[in-house]
Amino acid sequence: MNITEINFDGIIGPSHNYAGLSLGNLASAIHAGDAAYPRAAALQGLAKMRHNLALGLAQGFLVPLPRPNPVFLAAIGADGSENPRLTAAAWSASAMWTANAATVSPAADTGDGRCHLTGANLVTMPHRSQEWPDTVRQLRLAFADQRHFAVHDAVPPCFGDEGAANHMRMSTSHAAPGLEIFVYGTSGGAFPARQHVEASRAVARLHGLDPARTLFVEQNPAAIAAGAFHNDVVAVANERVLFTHELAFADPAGTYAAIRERLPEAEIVVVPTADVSLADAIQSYLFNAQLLTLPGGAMALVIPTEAWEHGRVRAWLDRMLAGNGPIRRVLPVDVRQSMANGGGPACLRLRVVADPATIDPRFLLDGAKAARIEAVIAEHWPESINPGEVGSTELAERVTAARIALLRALDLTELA
Ligand code: SUG
Repeated sequence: MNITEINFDGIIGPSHNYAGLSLGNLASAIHAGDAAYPRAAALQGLAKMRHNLALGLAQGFLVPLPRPNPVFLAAIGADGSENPRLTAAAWSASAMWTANAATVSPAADTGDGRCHLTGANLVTMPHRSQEWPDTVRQLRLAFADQRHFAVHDAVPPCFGDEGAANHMRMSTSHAAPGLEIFVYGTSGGAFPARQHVEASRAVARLHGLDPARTLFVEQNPAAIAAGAFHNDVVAVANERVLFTHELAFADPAGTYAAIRERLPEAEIVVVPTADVSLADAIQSYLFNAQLLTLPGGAMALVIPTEAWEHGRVRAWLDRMLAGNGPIRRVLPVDVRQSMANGGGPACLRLRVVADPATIDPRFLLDGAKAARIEAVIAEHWPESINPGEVGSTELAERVTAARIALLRALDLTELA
């Protein structure tokens, strides 16, 4: 077995638009009503995937879900009299943020030695709550080999679950048994706490995780209040390294101690508030980065250009690179169209540690397939979408046909 980390990025769908649907996600609120550029957005996403491929890393993808979603529109009895926010919900391309597609526990961590994936119900936001049935359908296709994978339906909707965005895994190497850290929020603040502890505990049980190697950690309510609607906006982990803002967790010292007790090799890189405030972190999306192990063994941080261009963040990164820490390279990528809806490099990918040979090859990327996808995007994705166009019959036909063209190009028409 060639156990490796594979990043599955969401291909940004042709209906990408800015409808301001996510309370507590500051970028989504700020950009509500802006014109969106779906073609540029999707090409930015592909460029990021190519960037990872060029680093010598395994790369996969998930395809956009049907939008406007006929199932959602039927379920709300849509007849044109519904609230325009519900129309926008049915059109949302939010499945691009595959960090919210599922929670993944690699085979080395689970009771039955298979890699487990549980679809995230995303119930806190109406526009995201419709994603999971189609997402799970797609995961069951990509990870169909039941000798190696188990794909679970989402946990009951009484417990909000946002998937891998609130889950971190630390280990001495990707293939080794890991410490799984579930980060949950508590409600009561101005913004919703989207991840409920009971959802995290249910996922851990479904995956058969060893309680001795599982932690449930509370997110700092101040981080949620400042706009960190997911933990991956203030912390990211890879192998033995945790890269975190000082104010990410309700009890930082207790959290670090619990991690070190279970993984003595852990290296915790804490960015202090004095250098980078919570507001700076959320505005720049410094932590919504891909912390990657390069083929040579060194770690690289793939950050959004917004973080690289942010004065205080850049100063901190320059100091970090000049020091002797575990993160040796910082690589900025341009995903501005996604960023304007609160989705940075880490939101756009779902990490799966597995042998690529056990996965349906139709979901794995190489240069030739990237070129094929780019050609479909260039031909079929709308150049721009203004908020007023959301709901139009003509545009609905266009974005539906665009998605079908992609599925044909990828030989994935069973997802139509
Ligand atoms: O759920 N934005 C997404 C961004 C998700 C980011 N994911 C991670 N942090 N892993 C969300 O808030 C905006 C859609 C709109 O406003 O139209 C949106 O859904």
